Amino acid sequence: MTAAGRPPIKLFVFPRMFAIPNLSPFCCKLETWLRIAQIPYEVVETRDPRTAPRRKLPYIEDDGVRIPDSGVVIDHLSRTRSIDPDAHLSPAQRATSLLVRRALEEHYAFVLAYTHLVSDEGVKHTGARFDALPALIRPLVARAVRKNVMRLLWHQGLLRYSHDEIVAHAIEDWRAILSFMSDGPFFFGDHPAGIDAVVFGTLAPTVLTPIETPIRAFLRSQPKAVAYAERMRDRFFPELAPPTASAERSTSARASA
Ligand SMILES: N[C@@H](CCC(=O)N[C@@H](CS)C(=O)NCC(=O)O)C(=O)O
Repeated sequence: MTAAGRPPIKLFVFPRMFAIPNLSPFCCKLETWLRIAQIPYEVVETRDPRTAPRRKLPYIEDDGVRIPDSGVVIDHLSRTRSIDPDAHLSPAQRATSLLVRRALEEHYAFVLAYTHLVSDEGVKHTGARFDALPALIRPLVARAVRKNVMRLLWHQGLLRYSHDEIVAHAIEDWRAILSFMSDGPFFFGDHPAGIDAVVFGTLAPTVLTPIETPIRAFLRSQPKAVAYAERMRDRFFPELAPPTASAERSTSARASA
């Protein structure tokens, strides 16, 4: 039971990979939002989104009720828990949040699906998602999932562009978004807001994973972007942050004492 007397909500997401909350930008966003809002939850790792209410992850179970879609879940939890991480934002900051969210969720999230789940470099690193399957069917499932993502991206429109065009458009997104981002610690300055969950949700899979793309290279050349991603991870997911040099030094000093 939580302090408010409710059982913790159950958060259904893809299994964690790499040192980030989730490779899925929407799963990463929702878990980050829960930590910003300080709402207790239990993670339920789910490999197959076909069992989800809208056949997509993430979703939550709150008091036995299953609620899909990160945005709908956030609205539901804000309303039922009377929590609004955006309460301190000005009307202009709220409008900026909406536009940044649209760029990241309605455009860049599809680029991430392309770079991480379709391109050879992405598949080289993310193919491990299928390791739990029996060896006999593993390549078949991996091929079918990749084909499904390609079909989705073709119908959505992204795959009608060349690789270079996709990359150029994504870098345009990030240049625009970085021009709105404060120097920290959070997107709008001193206090976290909902937009930090969205930005970290897409930035973490791009810059805090080993998947090499020109978009990652661009973002890693922007000190503001890297510092922001690392700071968000340190602050909200300290268990995932690599040990700092000083912590490593004191551990090895203790070991050799
Ligand atoms: N609008 C949804 C999008 C969720 C979404 O697209 N989830 C993807 C992973 S990033 C998914 O579950 N895809 C599985 C599929 O399409 O089969 C949200 O905000 O939660």
